[in-house]
Amino acid sequence: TADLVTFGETMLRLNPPAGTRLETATTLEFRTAGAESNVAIAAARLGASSVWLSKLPDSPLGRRVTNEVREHGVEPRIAWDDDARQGAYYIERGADPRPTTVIYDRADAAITTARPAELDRDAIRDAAVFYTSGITPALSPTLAETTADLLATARAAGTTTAFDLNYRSKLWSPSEARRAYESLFADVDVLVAAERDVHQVLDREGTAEDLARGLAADFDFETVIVTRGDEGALGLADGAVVDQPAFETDTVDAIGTGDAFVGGYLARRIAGDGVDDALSYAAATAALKRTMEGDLAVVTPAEVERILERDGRDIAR
Ligand code: KDG
Repeated sequence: TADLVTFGETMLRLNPPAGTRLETATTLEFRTAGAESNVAIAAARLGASSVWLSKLPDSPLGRRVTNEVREHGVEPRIAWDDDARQGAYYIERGADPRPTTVIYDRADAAITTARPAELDRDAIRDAAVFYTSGITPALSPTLAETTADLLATARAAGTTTAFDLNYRSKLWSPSEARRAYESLFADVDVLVAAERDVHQVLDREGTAEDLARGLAADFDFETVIVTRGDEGALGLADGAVVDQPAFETDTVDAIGTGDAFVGGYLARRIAGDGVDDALSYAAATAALKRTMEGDLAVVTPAEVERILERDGRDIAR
């Protein structure tokens, strides 16, 4: 049995070298990325035994994805499909004042037809935590149903469910996303939400604390974590608020920061830390992620702890 089970799509990630435009690129770096495998990888590297569930084409491209996920210590459990597509995305990294551009090539990817019976629901039932994100239900109506089923399966088995809104404007409108999210919330224990998404997608106003308290009151979440970019994060659990500042970094690549944060947080909660210690660990993991290329937090516990020690945190482990 795994501590953490995650479910979602992982794509090929194709990007020209920094500073080169997609229009004129002659070489592309070839990596893999997906919010839910990013979380599983961060958590596995930080000590949580992790399984990632997905559906992929039975092809060299699908195996390229599982190879990379496995390399970081996550066990992929995959529904293989002979003729399905492998999703991909192109990314042209920005530099002030030019924004980063993402182009998805993921329509009809293998995962869009994934049904609960093809996936290892026993792994979810046996896990301490099940995690998925708001990207997954956006990918197809079937996947929206599957996401709901898996969250309910976890809940019924006593597995803690964690869900990051991860709003992606290229996948759906704020009102579609809001309706889908709210239909899932009854089966979510731990909600992670970017402050901007709570304002723009859930259409709520106020400070981070107001947002967390309002969501906890309306949907009965056990924990709400509002992430605020450079401003850090705010956690609300059992009525108590924890304010976690962000660590300063030299940012090489910001994509995947939120997933690194969640992976670090879940790894330490699973290991028995309280919400406050897990949030500082999460913030240090997120800061490390930003110093490296690619979506993945290629980190070790010793590196995260060094950052916390430098910050004057006592590490009693
Ligand atoms: O959180 C990072 C993700 O956005 C990235 O890995 C790609 O999963 C992805 C998506 O759907 O945008």
